[in-house]
Amino acid sequence: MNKRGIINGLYCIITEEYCLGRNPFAIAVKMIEAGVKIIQYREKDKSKKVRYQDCLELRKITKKYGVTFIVNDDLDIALAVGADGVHLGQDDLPVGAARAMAHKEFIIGLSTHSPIQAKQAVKQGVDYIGVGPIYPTNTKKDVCQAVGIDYLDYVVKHINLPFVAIGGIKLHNLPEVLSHGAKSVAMVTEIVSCPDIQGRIKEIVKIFNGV
Ligand code: 3NM
Repeated sequence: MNKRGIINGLYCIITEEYCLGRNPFAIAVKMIEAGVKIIQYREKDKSKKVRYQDCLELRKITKKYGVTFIVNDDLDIALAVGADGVHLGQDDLPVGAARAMAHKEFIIGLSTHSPIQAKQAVKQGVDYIGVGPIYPTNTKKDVCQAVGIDYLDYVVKHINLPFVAIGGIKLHNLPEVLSHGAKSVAMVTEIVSCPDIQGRIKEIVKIFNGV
């Protein structure tokens, strides 16, 4: 798989707390059936043991359907379950240290919230960056204030890396994000907190396709 090609389209992030009491594995299957090609597991409050078990199951599901599977924060869990990659935050293990432990095809993503962080990410050799939060969001508890479309514009113009726009992205503001040059968009609550996950994904895909 070409690593640079993986960050494209809808990037779904699963956090059980926002799944309206539904089983996260069943949600992953629904996403995949609706055509999603990349799924991230993101749990901040579960124990490491549970995160590992969840990731084992999600790896099984994603592998069966050929879907890219990324683990948030935990490089060790990502490697232990054979995930395709890890998504790191600014305060996680440095990218170089993560890279030293991973195999060649392993994808490393990094959250960035400013032009300085984006430039550093290029130097660090990440495979893609997160760009956000574009709009206000309560989903990420320790995140800075929304950086707005201006930071997205900066990345489109100056940063030669695949990126995924994130943070407060909803059906109604997705056209704005796409019109500013985002090719990949990550969403948590807009999808996992929707009663009709597949219907919601279909609506999102229509917007991506300009329908
Ligand atoms: N990372 P929602 S914002 C996980 O800016 C995450 O790096 C962000 O959740 C960043 O789609 C965010 O529900 C939360 O707003 C995204």
